[in-house]
Amino acid sequence: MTTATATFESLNPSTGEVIETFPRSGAAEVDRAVEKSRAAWEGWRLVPAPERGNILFRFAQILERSKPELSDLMTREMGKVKAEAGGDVQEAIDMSYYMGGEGRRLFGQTTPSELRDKFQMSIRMPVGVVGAITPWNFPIAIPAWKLTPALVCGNTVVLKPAEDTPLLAQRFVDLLHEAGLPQDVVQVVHGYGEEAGDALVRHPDVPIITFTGSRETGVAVTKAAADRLKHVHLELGGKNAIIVMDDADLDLAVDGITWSAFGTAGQRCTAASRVIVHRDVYDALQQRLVARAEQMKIGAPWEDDTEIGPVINEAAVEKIHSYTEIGVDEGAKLLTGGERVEGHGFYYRPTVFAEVEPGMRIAQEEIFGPTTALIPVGSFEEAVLAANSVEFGLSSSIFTRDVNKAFKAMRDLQTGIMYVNAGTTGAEVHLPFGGMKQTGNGHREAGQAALEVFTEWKSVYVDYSGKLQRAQIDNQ
Ligand code: UN1
Repeated sequence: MTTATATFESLNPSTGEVIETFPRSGAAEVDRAVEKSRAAWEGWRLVPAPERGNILFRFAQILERSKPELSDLMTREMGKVKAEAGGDVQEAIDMSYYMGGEGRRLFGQTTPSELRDKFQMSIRMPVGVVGAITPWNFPIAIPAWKLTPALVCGNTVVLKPAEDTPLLAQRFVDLLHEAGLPQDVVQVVHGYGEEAGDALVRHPDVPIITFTGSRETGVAVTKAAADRLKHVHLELGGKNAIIVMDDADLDLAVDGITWSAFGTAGQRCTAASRVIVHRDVYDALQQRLVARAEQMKIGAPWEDDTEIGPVINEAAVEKIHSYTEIGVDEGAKLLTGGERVEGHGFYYRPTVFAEVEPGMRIAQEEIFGPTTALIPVGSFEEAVLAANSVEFGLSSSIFTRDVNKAFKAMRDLQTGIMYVNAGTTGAEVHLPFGGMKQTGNGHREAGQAALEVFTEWKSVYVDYSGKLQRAQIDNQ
């Protein structure tokens, strides 16, 4: 049992130094947060949606103003490089504007009735207190993906951010308050999944859980939420493949692979951790990719010319390295990387394996680091088969100049997101984001799809005939 006097530390992954100490919340703090959030909901759900949207517009403006400060903090607390940190904040800005606009839409439907003098419509209703559990890899963007739609729809939120990026989460919520969000509508509980996260997932007054993280935790969340029949929105792992066909623009493909495999040091759930390559271009692609990987500048993420920053913590370095050993043991050929960078901080070299077979563990399991696996194939059909041979289904891509192959890939790749002639990363906020198969449970976030997660439908029938009209009977 923990109390608020217990603490944990947020570290700078480049240096290993402590940035700040945070209270480690347990069940008691979660109870208090939910109680406040539940009380606040009674007021918040009645605030006109356009007014709730206006707060999000102001929030977007404040985020724009704070972009340099937040990006700099992100390079220090999470370790992504400057340009990518700016992109993370920009994604939150875009989402806040988008969801702010929803305040004046939140469309339902009106339909004709089968009876005379009767009106009917469907309206979106908020669900209540949302338990939002967010990861460290998009420490500003993902809280925005979850909180802005939840709030504009009239829900309140208890946020449990990842224990690796509590300071950014705190700044995010402080800025929401600066934008005019009423006190108590959003509560933060800091700390660990097994403590604060678990208490939140099980709390009887939290009817929806939205979670981004590992498949394993997603399954545990689903089971814990089942007793109360909670709505569960999950955004889990990926094992995303880029297919490079023999007619591809190879320089473009190498650009796309480099960006998607090594950007954010591979710590995106959309990262390209497999590259499925037609044998006719396999040697050429391999040489160019290795040359690029070896040229990448590794360094402090706040410095302008750094291309690869650290991974999040020591455990991540160890996990990534254990997959290097697994790959070597499985008989894959290590072309470059495969080791941590000596010195302080949690750095790992961009790593490329060749001669990988689709069934190997390095081609099946999510590594969440700068490691990618080249899988040679002889045809388009074989490429699609290999791409689909994993349990996850988040993102995929194909590099080809053949329009027929591009359209077949759009149809046949079993992923929720698909790119043609671009890498596997780069989702925009106004399209649904999420995956098929073991990447989730059928929900999507972002865009209009997010509204489905954070509202329930209410169908309303208004009879103005002044008499009893029986549906399915009196219209005969
Ligand atoms: C994630 O890795 O959890 O498409 C989100 C992308 C980003 C979002 C990634 N816009 O890669």
